[in-house]
Amino acid sequence: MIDRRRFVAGLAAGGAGAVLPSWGRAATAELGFAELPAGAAAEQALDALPGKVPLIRKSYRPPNYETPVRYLGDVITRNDAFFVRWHLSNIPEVKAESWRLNVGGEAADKPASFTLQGLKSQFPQVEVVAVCQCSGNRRGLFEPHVAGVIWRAGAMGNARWRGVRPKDVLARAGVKKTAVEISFNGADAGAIEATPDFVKSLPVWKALDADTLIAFEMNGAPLPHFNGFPARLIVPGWTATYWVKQLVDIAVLAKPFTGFWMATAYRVPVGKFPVVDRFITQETAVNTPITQMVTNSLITNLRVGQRINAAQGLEVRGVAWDGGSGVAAVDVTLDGGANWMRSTLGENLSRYSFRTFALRVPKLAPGNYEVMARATSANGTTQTFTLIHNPAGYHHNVVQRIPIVAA
Ligand SMILES: Nc1nc2c(c(=O)[nH]1)N[C@H]1C(S)=C(S)[C@@H](COP(=O)(O)O)O[C@H]1N2
Ligand SMILES: [Mo]
Repeated sequence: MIDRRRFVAGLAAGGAGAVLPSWGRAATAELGFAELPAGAAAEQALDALPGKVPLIRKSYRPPNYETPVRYLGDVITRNDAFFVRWHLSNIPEVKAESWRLNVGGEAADKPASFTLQGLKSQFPQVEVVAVCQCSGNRRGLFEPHVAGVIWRAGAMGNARWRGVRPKDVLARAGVKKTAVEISFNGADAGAIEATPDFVKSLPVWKALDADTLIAFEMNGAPLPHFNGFPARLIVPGWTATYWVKQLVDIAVLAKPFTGFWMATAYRVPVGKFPVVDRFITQETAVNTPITQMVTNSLITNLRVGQRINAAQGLEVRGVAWDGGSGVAAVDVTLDGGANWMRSTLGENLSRYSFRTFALRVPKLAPGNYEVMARATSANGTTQTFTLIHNPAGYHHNVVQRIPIVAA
């Protein structure tokens, strides 16, 4: 793989640039997203939080760190390489012994409180493999730019989560017929009082879905502090904004929740994206809360401008995921979309999981190629070729275009 700075320098010198298609001159992003203006999301500092390998630092306070792409080719993302995203700066060190989960609210019959041990021993434990992806993953690739953390492609990961079902826990507190939403609050708080507390709500049906979990394990280990120790919500198929970490309160609500992180943030314009899962009590005429992830993929083994040995052929590898229907296919082209080939999918760990894909071409004629991969979900939705702009920079699922050279 050629060094990015050298590659860019080569472009300026008319070196490698001479062999790229015209749009390629601007697409200096090594991942091949054409919208990225030259230099907009240049290399950023790698920095290790306690318990983590060096991750790409976006901000230190609150801690926002993304996963380098080299860790994302595996179907399961390592805990110590899993991305970190917090909105608020005061993140307490929660002790397992003193932690309590309080369940109540105006539409619950009787409030209940659980210790970690109580939660683990009183309810059936279940596992789900599911992708945790920030709504704003790839926001840094939006052109024109939008406000928010300028993530590149690593605000996501896939893990095996183990925990208990809110469905079982809430049955203990009793969900009244009047319930419309269930809210979830974390132990974190803003540095100043005026910062709205991080509280998210779910429609009752999604909160009580058998696949929704209160997880205390991630890939067979306790949750890392930065990923929500001792317990977090897992909302398979839905973007990570709902995956409340350091979960301390669950409230059954008789009215739609109006907190900032529901009513104002995490909204997408009506009609722009395919929506399978609706969140009706939060919808307005102009926007809806973000719900499911869109169908997407990431080529993890190639970089823009990479030179490969033509005689040895080419392998295109990566991961694909969607909003929970399951990945049906990933098609790969080497000629900028004129011909598509179906890749081989890896093991299906769950319909909410990353699915690895690989396509091997044994021998290539020397020349220039433009590699793309496009995932299709079992629900028929696929990736876009042109960015669907929206004010908060969510749901980026533009197909990568990676020019490479075979010699
Ligand atoms: N308590 C709490 N939970 C939270 C958040 C937060 O700020 N506070 N951020 C959410 C968002 S927007 C994302 S993308 C995920 C990130 O999960 P991770 O840090 O485990 O990768 O956590 C979610 N849960
Ligand atoms: Mo997020």
